[in-house]
Amino acid sequence: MTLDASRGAHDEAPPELVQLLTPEGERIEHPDYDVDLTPEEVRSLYRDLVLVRRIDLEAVALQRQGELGIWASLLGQEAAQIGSGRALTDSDMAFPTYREHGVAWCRDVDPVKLLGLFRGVNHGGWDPKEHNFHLYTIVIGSQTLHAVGYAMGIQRDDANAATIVYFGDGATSQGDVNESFIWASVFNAPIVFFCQNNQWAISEPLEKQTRIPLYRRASGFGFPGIRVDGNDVFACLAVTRKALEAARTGQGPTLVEAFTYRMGAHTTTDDPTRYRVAGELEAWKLKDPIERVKAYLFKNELADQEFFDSVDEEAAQLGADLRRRCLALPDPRPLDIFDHVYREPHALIDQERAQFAAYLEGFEK
Ligand SMILES: Cc1ncc(C[n+]2csc(CCOP(=O)(O)OP(=O)(O)O)c2C)c(N)n1
Ligand SMILES: [Mg+2]
Repeated sequence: MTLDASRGAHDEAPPELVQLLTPEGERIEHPDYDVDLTPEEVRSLYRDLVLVRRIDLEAVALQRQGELGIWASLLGQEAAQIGSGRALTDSDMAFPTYREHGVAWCRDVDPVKLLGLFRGVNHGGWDPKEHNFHLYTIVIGSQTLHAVGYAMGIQRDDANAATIVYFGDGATSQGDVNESFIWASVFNAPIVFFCQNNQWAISEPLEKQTRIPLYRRASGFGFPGIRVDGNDVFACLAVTRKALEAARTGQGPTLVEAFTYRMGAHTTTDDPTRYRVAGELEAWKLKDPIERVKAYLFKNELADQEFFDSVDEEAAQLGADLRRRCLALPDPRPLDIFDHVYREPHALIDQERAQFAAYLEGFEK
């Protein structure tokens, strides 16, 4: 192939998208990926989706009312997070960015702890070991290296476990992410790279990150990549389960590209109307991850109105409870910041603590 011909090659083959549930709620088969879910399991996934959307809406409202410093909304990405999060076993380890509130939910992290972080009253709020869910990471892509290191560790421990690391489309342009792909590949690390391609990195559109579909990058590093409908919770569950199982059984890494859309602003400090057209959002609303599960449950008579009402009621209660507990979060004691710098006592930290205590004493009570 000439250089010119190969440059155009990325336009030729339409990218494959694993989908098991259409936006209209029709179940479709896929030769390589499937899930066999009981009606109860489907209802449970629906409940997860609705509740995490409620947590997110409440957090946005709290930020708007000045109760949180900032919030990164997951609106539109619920299926990618619940599908992949529910694919994890207790022994698997997850490394999130700052937007993985749905995965946090699947790892039993109390959502008020997420609020505490964005309220600025804690530095993480949960014990990663207790939940097998690492702390949120703001430095784009850096968690991919931490995750590969962790995966290489459990590989050496011969653990029956896998690691999953979350990152965005924009993060794929970071050196860290590309370095982590190389390490994972050559060491055959038990890891799933879960990229939520939500089409935007703040105001940078996907076409400024890549000229080929992101999942195809994996082949250049020497491991499989797959694109899944990120708004389809069944497909995300099926694809992630298979990729995690491959990792656990010595088959090495997989890149999963969950093709989705950030329906809200990048964070509450952002105004997306400045850089994207309204029609784009309207088109993605038709692919809403929750509506299609609801349509599927309805059509197949797997749930009645009473069920949907009860989930809505539970969501309302969860929202109210979160709000109440967020407002009751105690302010941190300023000197506590020194307690978590090192595991062991440290002379310099002691000195800095004493200096800061003296400074605080200088204020009138
Ligand atoms: C190393 C680094 N560079 C820049 C930033 C500023 N920043 C915060 S979020 C973001 C965009 C990330 O986009 P993407 O990876 O697509 O994730 P998304 O926010 O869409 O979930 C940038 C550039 C940062 N946090 N860290
Ligand atoms: Mg993005």
